[in-house]
Amino acid sequence: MFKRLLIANRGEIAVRIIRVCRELDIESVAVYSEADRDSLHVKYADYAYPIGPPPSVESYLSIDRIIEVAKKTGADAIHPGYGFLAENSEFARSCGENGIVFIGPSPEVIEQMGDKVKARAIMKAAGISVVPGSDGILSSEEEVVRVAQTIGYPFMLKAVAGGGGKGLRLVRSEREVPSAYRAVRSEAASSFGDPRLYVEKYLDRPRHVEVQILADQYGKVVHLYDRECSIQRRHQKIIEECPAPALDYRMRRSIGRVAIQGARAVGYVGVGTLEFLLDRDKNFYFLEMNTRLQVEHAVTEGVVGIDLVKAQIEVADGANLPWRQRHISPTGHAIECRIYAEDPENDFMPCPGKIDGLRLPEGLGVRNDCGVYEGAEVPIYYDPMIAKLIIWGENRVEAILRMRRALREYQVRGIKTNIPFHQWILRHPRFMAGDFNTSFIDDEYRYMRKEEIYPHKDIALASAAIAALHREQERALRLLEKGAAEKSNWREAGRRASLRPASGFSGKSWKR
Ligand code: MV4
Repeated sequence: MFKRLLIANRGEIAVRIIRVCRELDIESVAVYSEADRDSLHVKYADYAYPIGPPPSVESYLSIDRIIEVAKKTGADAIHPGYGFLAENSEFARSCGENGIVFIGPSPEVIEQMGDKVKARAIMKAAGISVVPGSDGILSSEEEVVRVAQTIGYPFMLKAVAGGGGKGLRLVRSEREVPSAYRAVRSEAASSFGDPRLYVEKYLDRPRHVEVQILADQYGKVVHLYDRECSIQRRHQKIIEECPAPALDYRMRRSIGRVAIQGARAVGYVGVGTLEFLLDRDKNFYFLEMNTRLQVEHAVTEGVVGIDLVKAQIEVADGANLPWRQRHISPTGHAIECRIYAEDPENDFMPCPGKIDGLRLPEGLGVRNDCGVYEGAEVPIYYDPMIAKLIIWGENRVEAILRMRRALREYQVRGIKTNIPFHQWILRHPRFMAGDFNTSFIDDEYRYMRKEEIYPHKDIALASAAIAALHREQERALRLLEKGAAEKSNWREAGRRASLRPASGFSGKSWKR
Protein backbone atom coordinates (compact mmCIF):
# COMPACT_ATOMS: atom_id res chain seq x y z
CA MET A 1 0.00 0.00 0.00
CA PHE A 2 1.04 3.62 -0.52
CA LYS A 3 3.05 5.22 2.25
CA ARG A 4 2.32 8.84 1.50
CA LEU A 5 -0.38 10.38 -0.67
CA LEU A 6 -0.54 13.93 -1.97
CA ILE A 7 -3.95 15.54 -2.36
CA ALA A 8 -3.92 17.92 -5.33
CA ASN A 9 -7.05 19.74 -4.22
CA ARG A 10 -8.65 21.86 -1.50
CA GLY A 11 -11.87 22.22 0.47
CA GLU A 12 -14.24 19.44 1.45
CA ILE A 13 -12.93 16.91 -1.08
CA ALA A 14 -9.36 17.29 0.18
CA VAL A 15 -10.61 16.65 3.72
CA ARG A 16 -12.66 13.70 2.46
CA ILE A 17 -9.55 12.10 0.92
CA ILE A 18 -7.33 12.82 3.94
CA ARG A 19 -9.89 11.03 6.14
CA VAL A 20 -9.54 7.89 4.05
CA CYS A 21 -5.74 8.17 4.15
CA ARG A 22 -5.92 8.14 7.92
CA GLU A 23 -8.14 5.05 7.92
CA LEU A 24 -5.73 3.27 5.59
CA ASP A 25 -2.70 4.43 7.58
CA ILE A 26 -1.37 6.45 4.64
CA GLU A 27 0.34 9.76 5.41
CA SER A 28 -1.37 12.72 3.76
CA VAL A 29 0.31 15.65 2.07
CA ALA A 30 -1.82 18.72 1.46
CA VAL A 31 -0.90 21.49 -0.95
CA TYR A 32 -2.30 24.99 -0.64
CA SER A 33 -2.33 28.37 -2.31
CA GLU A 34 -1.63 31.59 -0.43
CA ALA A 35 -5.39 32.09 -0.06
CA ASP A 36 -5.70 28.72 1.68
CA ARG A 37 -2.98 29.08 4.31
CA ASP A 38 -5.58 28.72 7.09
CA SER A 39 -7.95 26.36 5.29
CA LEU A 40 -9.32 23.20 6.85
CA HIS A 41 -7.54 20.74 4.56
CA VAL A 42 -4.19 22.27 5.55
CA LYS A 43 -4.92 21.80 9.25
CA TYR A 44 -6.27 18.30 8.69
CA ALA A 45 -3.36 16.81 6.69
CA ASP A 46 -0.19 15.31 8.14
CA TYR A 47 1.95 17.63 6.01
CA ALA A 48 1.13 20.77 4.05
CA TYR A 49 3.09 22.65 1.40
CA PRO A 50 2.48 26.00 -0.28
CA ILE A 51 2.28 25.86 -4.08
CA GLY A 52 1.77 29.47 -5.11
CA PRO A 53 -0.45 32.52 -5.28
CA PRO A 54 -4.25 32.40 -4.99
CA PRO A 55 -5.25 32.14 -8.69
CA SER A 56 -5.64 28.42 -9.43
CA VAL A 57 -3.60 28.56 -12.65
CA GLU A 58 -0.63 29.47 -10.48
CA SER A 59 -1.34 26.93 -7.73
CA TYR A 60 -3.90 24.09 -7.91
CA LEU A 61 -3.55 23.92 -11.70
CA SER A 62 0.23 24.05 -11.72
CA ILE A 63 1.35 20.54 -12.69
CA ASP A 64 5.02 21.37 -12.17
CA ARG A 65 4.62 22.74 -8.66
CA ILE A 66 2.46 19.86 -7.51
CA ILE A 67 4.78 17.19 -8.95
CA GLU A 68 7.68 19.02 -7.35
CA VAL A 69 6.06 18.82 -3.89
CA ALA A 70 5.21 15.16 -4.45
CA LYS A 71 8.84 14.37 -5.27
CA LYS A 72 10.21 16.50 -2.45
CA THR A 73 7.95 14.81 0.12
CA GLY A 74 8.36 11.32 -1.27
CA ALA A 75 4.63 10.91 -2.00
CA ASP A 76 4.05 7.69 -3.92
CA ALA A 77 0.55 8.59 -5.09
CA ILE A 78 -1.52 11.68 -5.96
CA HIS A 79 -5.28 11.99 -5.63
CA PRO A 80 -6.62 14.82 -7.79
CA GLY A 81 -10.11 15.03 -6.22
CA TYR A 82 -12.57 16.63 -8.66
CA GLY A 83 -12.17 19.79 -10.75
CA PHE A 84 -8.69 21.30 -11.14
CA LEU A 85 -6.40 18.57 -12.61
CA ALA A 86 -8.75 15.60 -12.09
CA GLU A 87 -9.40 15.07 -15.81
CA ASN A 88 -6.14 16.42 -17.15
CA SER A 89 -4.40 13.62 -19.07
CA GLU A 90 -1.15 15.56 -19.16
CA PHE A 91 -1.11 15.60 -15.35
CA ALA A 92 -1.88 11.89 -15.11
CA ARG A 93 0.94 11.22 -17.58
CA SER A 94 3.34 13.46 -15.70
CA CYS A 95 2.61 11.55 -12.47
CA GLY A 96 3.48 8.28 -14.20
CA GLU A 97 6.66 9.68 -15.70
CA ASN A 98 7.79 10.69 -12.23
CA GLY A 99 7.05 7.32 -10.69
CA ILE A 100 3.98 8.55 -8.85
CA VAL A 101 0.65 6.67 -9.01
CA PHE A 102 -2.17 8.86 -10.29
CA ILE A 103 -5.39 7.85 -8.49
CA GLY A 104 -7.61 7.56 -11.54
CA PRO A 105 -7.74 5.94 -14.96
CA SER A 106 -4.89 5.96 -17.49
CA PRO A 107 -4.01 9.16 -19.38
CA GLU A 108 -5.23 7.46 -22.57
CA VAL A 109 -8.70 6.82 -21.15
CA ILE A 110 -8.92 10.36 -19.75
CA GLU A 111 -7.99 11.70 -23.19
CA GLN A 112 -10.47 9.51 -25.04
CA MET A 113 -13.37 10.41 -22.78
CA GLY A 114 -12.37 14.07 -22.86
CA ASP A 115 -12.96 13.96 -26.61
CA LYS A 116 -16.76 13.85 -26.72
CA VAL A 117 -16.85 12.69 -30.36
CA LYS A 118 -14.47 9.82 -29.61
CA ALA A 119 -16.47 8.92 -26.50
CA ARG A 120 -19.67 8.85 -28.55
CA ALA A 121 -18.04 6.67 -31.19
CA ILE A 122 -16.71 4.17 -28.63
CA MET A 123 -20.07 3.90 -26.88
CA LYS A 124 -21.96 3.60 -30.14
CA ALA A 125 -19.61 0.84 -31.28
CA ALA A 126 -20.27 -0.91 -27.95
CA GLY A 127 -23.97 -0.98 -28.79
CA ILE A 128 -24.98 1.85 -26.45
CA SER A 129 -27.51 4.37 -27.67
CA VAL A 130 -26.14 7.87 -28.03
CA VAL A 131 -28.13 10.99 -28.91
CA PRO A 132 -28.59 11.03 -32.71
CA GLY A 133 -26.08 13.39 -34.27
CA SER A 134 -22.98 13.80 -36.34
CA ASP A 135 -20.62 10.85 -36.22
CA GLY A 136 -17.60 13.04 -36.62
CA ILE A 137 -16.24 16.52 -36.50
CA LEU A 138 -17.89 19.24 -38.55
CA SER A 139 -15.49 21.76 -40.00
CA SER A 140 -17.77 24.25 -41.71
CA GLU A 141 -21.18 25.88 -41.45
CA GLU A 142 -22.19 24.05 -44.62
CA GLU A 143 -21.41 20.70 -43.04
CA VAL A 144 -23.44 21.63 -39.99
CA VAL A 145 -26.41 22.53 -42.20
CA ARG A 146 -26.06 19.24 -44.09
CA VAL A 147 -26.11 17.15 -40.90
CA ALA A 148 -29.04 19.22 -39.62
CA GLN A 149 -31.01 18.22 -42.70
CA THR A 150 -30.81 14.58 -41.60
CA ILE A 151 -31.37 14.98 -37.84
CA GLY A 152 -33.64 18.02 -38.05
CA TYR A 153 -34.05 21.16 -35.95
CA PRO A 154 -33.63 22.04 -33.18
CA PHE A 155 -30.19 20.65 -32.48
CA MET A 156 -27.27 21.24 -30.14
CA LEU A 157 -23.96 22.49 -31.43
CA LYS A 158 -21.27 21.23 -29.07
CA ALA A 159 -17.53 21.53 -28.58
CA VAL A 160 -15.61 18.26 -28.88
CA ALA A 161 -13.62 19.24 -25.78
CA GLY A 162 -16.73 20.51 -23.99
CA GLY A 163 -18.44 19.31 -20.89
CA GLY A 164 -20.04 21.11 -18.05
CA GLY A 165 -21.83 24.06 -19.59
CA LYS A 166 -19.22 25.56 -21.88
CA GLY A 167 -19.11 25.30 -25.67
CA LEU A 168 -22.77 24.53 -26.16
CA ARG A 169 -25.51 26.21 -28.17
CA LEU A 170 -29.08 25.41 -29.09
CA VAL A 171 -29.82 25.97 -32.80
CA ARG A 172 -33.51 26.27 -33.68
CA SER A 173 -33.39 26.97 -37.39
CA GLU A 174 -31.04 27.19 -40.34
CA ARG A 175 -30.65 30.94 -40.08
CA GLU A 176 -29.22 30.56 -36.55
CA VAL A 177 -26.40 28.31 -37.81
CA PRO A 178 -23.79 30.95 -38.76
CA SER A 179 -23.87 32.89 -35.48
CA ALA A 180 -24.04 29.72 -33.36
CA TYR A 181 -21.20 28.17 -35.31
CA ARG A 182 -18.96 31.18 -34.78
CA ALA A 183 -19.91 31.55 -31.10
CA VAL A 184 -19.30 27.92 -30.10
CA ARG A 185 -16.15 27.69 -32.17
CA SER A 186 -14.53 30.73 -30.61
CA GLU A 187 -15.65 29.75 -27.11
CA ALA A 188 -14.25 26.25 -27.62
CA ALA A 189 -10.98 27.64 -28.94
CA SER A 190 -10.53 30.05 -26.04
CA SER A 191 -11.80 27.76 -23.25
CA PHE A 192 -10.36 24.43 -24.34
CA GLY A 193 -7.78 25.31 -26.99
CA ASP A 194 -9.73 23.02 -29.32
CA PRO A 195 -12.18 24.59 -31.79
CA ARG A 196 -13.63 21.31 -33.11
CA LEU A 197 -17.43 20.95 -33.09
CA TYR A 198 -20.11 18.30 -33.47
CA VAL A 199 -23.88 18.19 -33.51
CA GLU A 200 -26.58 16.35 -31.55
CA LYS A 201 -30.34 16.29 -31.86
CA TYR A 202 -31.80 18.50 -29.12
CA LEU A 203 -33.63 16.71 -26.34
CA ASP A 204 -36.18 19.00 -24.71
CA ARG A 205 -36.17 19.10 -20.91
CA PRO A 206 -34.35 15.83 -20.34
CA ARG A 207 -33.53 14.37 -16.97
CA HIS A 208 -29.88 13.94 -16.13
CA VAL A 209 -29.26 10.46 -14.78
CA GLU A 210 -25.80 9.02 -14.25
CA VAL A 211 -24.42 5.64 -13.31
CA GLN A 212 -21.47 5.07 -10.99
CA ILE A 213 -19.09 2.36 -12.05
CA LEU A 214 -16.08 0.82 -10.37
CA ALA A 215 -13.45 -1.31 -12.13
CA ASP A 216 -10.24 -2.97 -11.05
CA GLN A 217 -7.07 -3.55 -13.08
CA TYR A 218 -8.05 -7.12 -13.88
CA GLY A 219 -11.18 -6.54 -15.91
CA LYS A 220 -13.75 -6.76 -13.16
CA VAL A 221 -16.40 -4.06 -13.49
CA VAL A 222 -19.42 -3.39 -11.28
CA HIS A 223 -21.94 -0.58 -11.27
CA LEU A 224 -22.97 1.17 -8.08
CA TYR A 225 -26.40 2.19 -9.30
CA ASP A 226 -27.65 5.50 -10.53
CA ARG A 227 -28.03 9.10 -9.44
CA GLU A 228 -30.54 11.77 -10.38
CA CYS A 229 -28.72 15.06 -11.04
CA SER A 230 -31.27 17.23 -12.83
CA ILE A 231 -31.62 19.87 -10.12
CA GLN A 232 -29.05 22.34 -11.39
CA ARG A 233 -28.66 25.99 -12.26
CA ARG A 234 -26.35 27.23 -15.01
CA HIS A 235 -24.78 23.76 -15.21
CA GLN A 236 -23.97 23.80 -11.53
CA LYS A 237 -25.62 20.88 -9.77
CA ILE A 238 -27.44 21.76 -6.56
CA ILE A 239 -29.20 18.60 -5.37
CA GLU A 240 -28.48 14.98 -6.29
CA GLU A 241 -30.08 11.75 -5.17
CA CYS A 242 -29.50 8.03 -5.26
CA PRO A 243 -31.27 6.05 -6.59
CA ALA A 244 -32.81 8.07 -9.45
CA PRO A 245 -36.57 8.36 -8.81
CA ALA A 246 -37.37 8.18 -12.54
CA LEU A 247 -36.09 4.63 -12.98
CA ASP A 248 -38.08 1.53 -12.17
CA TYR A 249 -36.52 -1.83 -11.39
CA ARG A 250 -36.17 -2.91 -15.02
CA MET A 251 -34.74 0.37 -16.27
CA ARG A 252 -32.33 0.47 -13.35
CA ARG A 253 -30.99 -2.95 -14.21
CA SER A 254 -30.79 -2.05 -17.86
CA ILE A 255 -28.96 1.27 -17.45
CA GLY A 256 -26.55 -0.36 -14.99
CA ARG A 257 -25.68 -3.07 -17.48
CA VAL A 258 -25.22 -0.52 -20.24
CA ALA A 259 -22.85 1.46 -18.01
CA ILE A 260 -20.75 -1.65 -17.34
CA GLN A 261 -20.69 -2.34 -21.07
CA GLY A 262 -19.45 1.21 -21.69
CA ALA A 263 -16.78 0.99 -19.00
CA ARG A 264 -15.54 -2.29 -20.49
CA ALA A 265 -15.49 -0.79 -23.98
CA VAL A 266 -12.96 1.85 -22.88
CA GLY A 267 -10.97 -0.47 -20.63
CA TYR A 268 -11.83 1.62 -17.62
CA VAL A 269 -9.99 1.28 -14.29
CA GLY A 270 -11.07 3.02 -11.09
CA VAL A 271 -14.26 4.93 -10.31
CA GLY A 272 -16.05 6.61 -13.18
CA THR A 273 -19.45 7.88 -14.17
CA LEU A 274 -21.47 7.51 -17.32
CA GLU A 275 -23.91 10.37 -17.84
CA PHE A 276 -27.18 9.81 -19.64
CA LEU A 277 -30.01 12.02 -20.75
CA LEU A 278 -33.45 10.59 -20.15
CA ASP A 279 -36.19 11.80 -22.53
CA ARG A 280 -39.92 12.11 -21.78
CA ASP A 281 -40.51 8.50 -22.83
CA LYS A 282 -37.69 7.47 -20.51
CA ASN A 283 -35.36 6.40 -23.29
CA PHE A 284 -31.82 6.96 -22.11
CA TYR A 285 -28.94 8.16 -24.26
CA PHE A 286 -25.25 8.23 -23.38
CA LEU A 287 -24.02 11.80 -23.02
CA GLU A 288 -20.48 11.80 -21.60
CA MET A 289 -18.25 9.86 -19.29
CA ASN A 290 -16.56 11.46 -16.29
CA THR A 291 -13.22 9.90 -15.48
CA ARG A 292 -13.04 11.22 -11.92
CA LEU A 293 -14.58 10.95 -8.50
CA GLN A 294 -17.63 13.21 -8.55
CA VAL A 295 -18.91 15.72 -6.03
CA GLU A 296 -22.09 13.66 -5.62
CA HIS A 297 -20.32 10.33 -5.00
CA ALA A 298 -21.46 10.45 -1.37
CA VAL A 299 -25.13 9.71 -2.14
CA THR A 300 -24.04 6.48 -3.79
CA GLU A 301 -21.90 5.63 -0.78
CA GLY A 302 -24.88 6.14 1.48
CA VAL A 303 -27.08 3.76 -0.47
CA VAL A 304 -24.62 1.01 -1.41
CA GLY A 305 -22.41 1.24 1.70
CA ILE A 306 -19.12 1.27 -0.20
CA ASP A 307 -16.41 3.88 0.44
CA LEU A 308 -15.63 5.03 -3.09
CA VAL A 309 -12.48 6.96 -2.21
CA LYS A 310 -11.09 3.96 -0.38
CA ALA A 311 -11.99 1.73 -3.34
CA GLN A 312 -10.25 4.18 -5.67
CA ILE A 313 -7.03 4.07 -3.68
CA GLU A 314 -7.12 0.31 -3.28
CA VAL A 315 -7.78 -0.29 -6.98
CA ALA A 316 -4.90 2.05 -7.86
CA ASP A 317 -2.73 -0.04 -5.55
CA GLY A 318 -3.63 -3.15 -7.54
CA ALA A 319 -6.38 -4.59 -5.36
CA ASN A 320 -8.95 -7.04 -6.68
CA LEU A 321 -12.54 -5.85 -6.30
CA PRO A 322 -14.04 -8.06 -3.61
CA TRP A 323 -17.65 -7.73 -4.87
CA ARG A 324 -19.70 -9.31 -7.57
CA GLN A 325 -22.60 -7.30 -8.96
CA ARG A 326 -25.17 -9.33 -7.03
CA HIS A 327 -23.43 -8.42 -3.75
CA ILE A 328 -24.09 -4.75 -4.35
CA SER A 329 -27.61 -3.74 -3.47
CA PRO A 330 -29.12 -0.33 -2.86
CA THR A 331 -30.64 0.31 0.57
CA GLY A 332 -32.89 3.29 1.18
CA HIS A 333 -32.46 6.69 -0.39
CA ALA A 334 -29.82 9.41 -0.14
CA ILE A 335 -30.00 13.10 -1.06
CA GLU A 336 -27.20 15.62 -1.22
CA CYS A 337 -27.60 19.37 -0.91
CA ARG A 338 -24.59 21.35 -2.00
CA ILE A 339 -24.04 24.27 0.34
CA TYR A 340 -22.75 27.27 -1.58
CA ALA A 341 -21.47 30.57 -0.22
CA GLU A 342 -23.78 32.59 -2.43
CA ASP A 343 -26.75 34.90 -2.11
CA PRO A 344 -30.01 33.47 -3.48
CA GLU A 345 -31.62 36.90 -3.09
CA ASN A 346 -29.01 38.53 -5.29
CA ASP A 347 -28.86 36.33 -8.39
CA PHE A 348 -26.71 33.76 -6.57
CA MET A 349 -23.72 36.05 -6.38
CA PRO A 350 -20.81 34.33 -4.65
CA CYS A 351 -20.50 35.47 -1.04
CA PRO A 352 -16.93 35.10 0.15
CA GLY A 353 -15.99 36.25 3.64
CA LYS A 354 -15.46 35.15 7.20
CA ILE A 355 -17.66 32.49 8.74
CA ASP A 356 -18.40 34.05 12.12
CA GLY A 357 -20.59 31.25 13.36
CA LEU A 358 -21.20 27.68 12.26
CA ARG A 359 -23.52 25.05 13.69
CA LEU A 360 -23.80 21.79 11.82
CA PRO A 361 -26.74 19.39 11.83
CA GLU A 362 -26.29 15.98 13.39
CA GLY A 363 -28.28 12.88 14.11
CA LEU A 364 -29.37 9.69 12.39
CA GLY A 365 -28.74 9.62 8.66
CA VAL A 366 -26.90 12.94 8.57
CA ARG A 367 -23.50 13.29 6.95
CA ASN A 368 -21.68 16.54 6.65
CA ASP A 369 -18.74 16.80 4.27
CA CYS A 370 -17.56 20.22 5.19
CA GLY A 371 -14.56 22.16 3.92
CA VAL A 372 -14.75 25.05 6.37
CA TYR A 373 -14.87 25.74 10.11
CA GLU A 374 -16.08 28.49 12.42
CA GLY A 375 -13.74 31.42 11.95
CA ALA A 376 -12.57 30.36 8.49
CA GLU A 377 -12.40 32.69 5.50
CA VAL A 378 -14.09 31.64 2.27
CA PRO A 379 -11.75 32.91 -0.48
CA ILE A 380 -13.11 34.52 -3.64
CA TYR A 381 -10.77 32.61 -5.93
CA TYR A 382 -12.41 29.19 -6.03
CA ASP A 383 -15.72 27.42 -6.36
CA PRO A 384 -18.17 28.75 -3.75
CA MET A 385 -19.20 25.27 -2.58
CA ILE A 386 -18.25 25.14 1.10
CA ALA A 387 -19.89 21.88 2.15
CA LYS A 388 -22.19 19.03 1.22
CA LEU A 389 -25.03 17.85 3.39
CA ILE A 390 -25.83 14.23 2.66
CA ILE A 391 -28.93 12.64 4.12
CA TRP A 392 -29.91 9.02 4.18
CA GLY A 393 -33.47 7.81 4.76
CA GLU A 394 -35.27 4.50 4.46
CA ASN A 395 -37.12 5.95 1.50
CA ARG A 396 -37.24 9.18 -0.50
CA VAL A 397 -39.90 10.83 1.65
CA GLU A 398 -38.02 10.15 4.85
CA ALA A 399 -34.83 11.49 3.25
CA ILE A 400 -36.61 14.71 2.18
CA LEU A 401 -38.15 15.30 5.61
CA ARG A 402 -34.83 14.59 7.32
CA MET A 403 -33.05 16.93 4.91
CA ARG A 404 -35.49 19.74 5.76
CA ARG A 405 -34.83 19.15 9.45
CA ALA A 406 -31.05 19.09 8.97
CA LEU A 407 -31.07 22.26 6.86
CA ARG A 408 -32.98 23.95 9.65
CA GLU A 409 -30.25 23.00 12.11
CA TYR A 410 -27.58 24.25 9.68
CA GLN A 411 -26.58 27.73 10.86
CA VAL A 412 -23.97 29.76 9.03
CA ARG A 413 -23.22 33.30 10.23
CA GLY A 414 -21.14 35.94 8.50
CA ILE A 415 -21.75 34.89 4.90
CA LYS A 416 -24.87 34.19 2.90
CA THR A 417 -25.57 30.65 1.77
CA ASN A 418 -28.07 28.90 -0.48
CA ILE A 419 -29.63 27.01 2.46
CA PRO A 420 -32.95 28.92 2.18
CA PHE A 421 -33.02 28.09 -1.54
CA HIS A 422 -32.62 24.39 -0.69
CA GLN A 423 -35.54 24.66 1.74
CA TRP A 424 -37.62 26.16 -1.07
CA ILE A 425 -36.78 23.28 -3.46
CA LEU A 426 -37.42 20.65 -0.78
CA ARG A 427 -40.92 22.05 -0.29
CA HIS A 428 -41.76 22.34 -3.97
CA PRO A 429 -44.61 19.97 -4.93
CA ARG A 430 -42.86 18.93 -8.12
CA PHE A 431 -39.66 18.11 -6.29
CA MET A 432 -41.58 16.14 -3.71
CA ALA A 433 -43.36 14.22 -6.47
CA GLY A 434 -40.07 13.50 -8.24
CA ASP A 435 -41.56 15.24 -11.25
CA PHE A 436 -38.70 17.38 -12.54
CA ASN A 437 -36.02 17.67 -15.24
CA THR A 438 -32.95 19.77 -16.02
CA SER A 439 -35.13 22.88 -16.55
CA PHE A 440 -36.79 22.67 -13.12
CA ILE A 441 -35.15 25.76 -11.64
CA ASP A 442 -35.43 27.81 -14.84
CA ASP A 443 -39.10 26.90 -15.12
CA GLU A 444 -40.15 27.23 -11.49
CA TYR A 445 -37.97 29.92 -10.07
CA ARG A 446 -38.20 33.51 -11.17
CA TYR A 447 -35.99 35.40 -8.82
CA MET A 448 -35.98 34.80 -5.18
CA ARG A 449 -37.36 37.45 -2.92
CA LYS A 450 -37.38 37.17 0.84
CA GLU A 451 -41.10 36.43 0.80
CA GLU A 452 -40.48 33.38 -1.36
CA ILE A 453 -37.66 31.98 0.71
CA TYR A 454 -39.55 32.48 3.94
CA PRO A 455 -43.22 32.18 3.03
CA HIS A 456 -45.54 34.28 5.25
CA LYS A 457 -42.55 35.91 6.90
CA ASP A 458 -44.47 39.18 7.44
CA ILE A 459 -47.37 37.36 9.05
CA ALA A 460 -44.99 35.36 11.23
CA LEU A 461 -43.26 38.55 12.38
CA ALA A 462 -46.54 40.33 13.13
CA SER A 463 -47.83 37.28 15.04
CA ALA A 464 -44.65 37.07 17.09
CA ALA A 465 -44.91 40.77 17.96
CA ILE A 466 -48.56 40.43 19.02
CA ALA A 467 -47.73 37.33 21.09
CA ALA A 468 -44.88 39.14 22.85
CA LEU A 469 -47.13 42.11 23.65
CA HIS A 470 -49.81 39.75 24.91
CA ARG A 471 -47.33 38.00 27.24
CA GLU A 472 -46.25 41.36 28.68
CA GLN A 473 -49.84 42.34 29.35
CA GLU A 474 -50.57 38.99 31.01
CA ARG A 475 -47.55 39.39 33.24
CA ALA A 476 -48.59 42.91 34.20
CA LEU A 477 -52.08 41.64 34.99
CA ARG A 478 -50.76 38.86 37.22
CA LEU A 479 -48.62 41.34 39.15
CA LEU A 480 -51.61 43.58 39.65
CA GLU A 481 -53.71 40.66 40.90
CA LYS A 482 -50.98 39.68 43.35
CA GLY A 483 -50.87 43.26 44.56
CA ALA A 484 -54.64 43.25 44.94
CA ALA A 485 -54.38 40.13 47.11
CA GLU A 486 -52.21 42.24 49.39
CA LYS A 487 -49.14 40.25 48.48
CA SER A 488 -45.98 42.20 48.33
CA ASN A 489 -44.43 42.79 44.92
CA TRP A 490 -41.02 42.82 46.50
CA ARG A 491 -40.52 39.12 45.92
CA GLU A 492 -41.19 39.50 42.22
CA ALA A 493 -39.00 42.58 42.09
CA GLY A 494 -36.23 40.65 43.83
CA ARG A 495 -36.49 37.79 41.35
CA ARG A 496 -36.16 40.16 38.47
CA ALA A 497 -33.29 42.07 39.97
CA SER A 498 -31.19 38.98 40.64
CA LEU A 499 -30.05 37.10 37.58
CA ARG A 500 -31.42 33.83 38.88
CA PRO A 501 -34.01 31.96 36.90
CA ALA A 502 -37.46 32.76 38.19
CA SER A 503 -38.38 29.20 39.07
CA GLY A 504 -35.72 28.12 41.52
CA PHE A 505 -32.84 26.37 39.75
CA SER A 506 -30.42 27.86 42.26
CA GLY A 507 -29.11 25.85 45.19
CA LYS A 508 -30.26 28.18 47.94
CA SER A 509 -33.97 28.44 47.57
CA TRP A 510 -35.78 31.43 48.91
CA LYS A 511 -37.82 29.94 51.71
CA ARG A 512 -40.96 31.70 52.69
C1 MV4 B 1 -27.83 18.24 -24.31
C2 MV4 B 1 -29.10 18.67 -23.92
C3 MV4 B 1 -30.15 18.38 -24.77
N1 MV4 B 1 -29.93 17.71 -25.91
N2 MV4 B 1 -27.67 17.57 -25.45
C4 MV4 B 1 -25.42 20.54 -20.95
C5 MV4 B 1 -24.05 20.31 -20.42
C6 MV4 B 1 -23.43 19.30 -21.30
N3 MV4 B 1 -22.58 18.45 -20.55
C7 MV4 B 1 -24.56 18.59 -21.92
N4 MV4 B 1 -25.71 19.41 -21.76
C8 MV4 B 1 -26.87 19.18 -22.41
N5 MV4 B 1 -26.75 18.47 -23.56
C9 MV4 B 1 -28.70 17.31 -26.22
N6 MV4 B 1 -28.50 16.65 -27.37
C10 MV4 B 1 -29.24 19.35 -22.71
C11 MV4 B 1 -28.11 19.60 -21.97
C12 MV4 B 1 -28.33 20.29 -20.73
C13 MV4 B 1 -28.08 19.66 -19.50
C14 MV4 B 1 -27.58 18.36 -19.40
C15 MV4 B 1 -27.34 17.76 -18.19
C16 MV4 B 1 -27.59 18.46 -17.02
C17 MV4 B 1 -28.07 19.73 -17.07
C18 MV4 B 1 -28.32 20.35 -18.31
C19 MV4 B 1 -28.81 21.64 -18.35
C20 MV4 B 1 -29.05 22.24 -19.56
C21 MV4 B 1 -28.79 21.58 -20.75
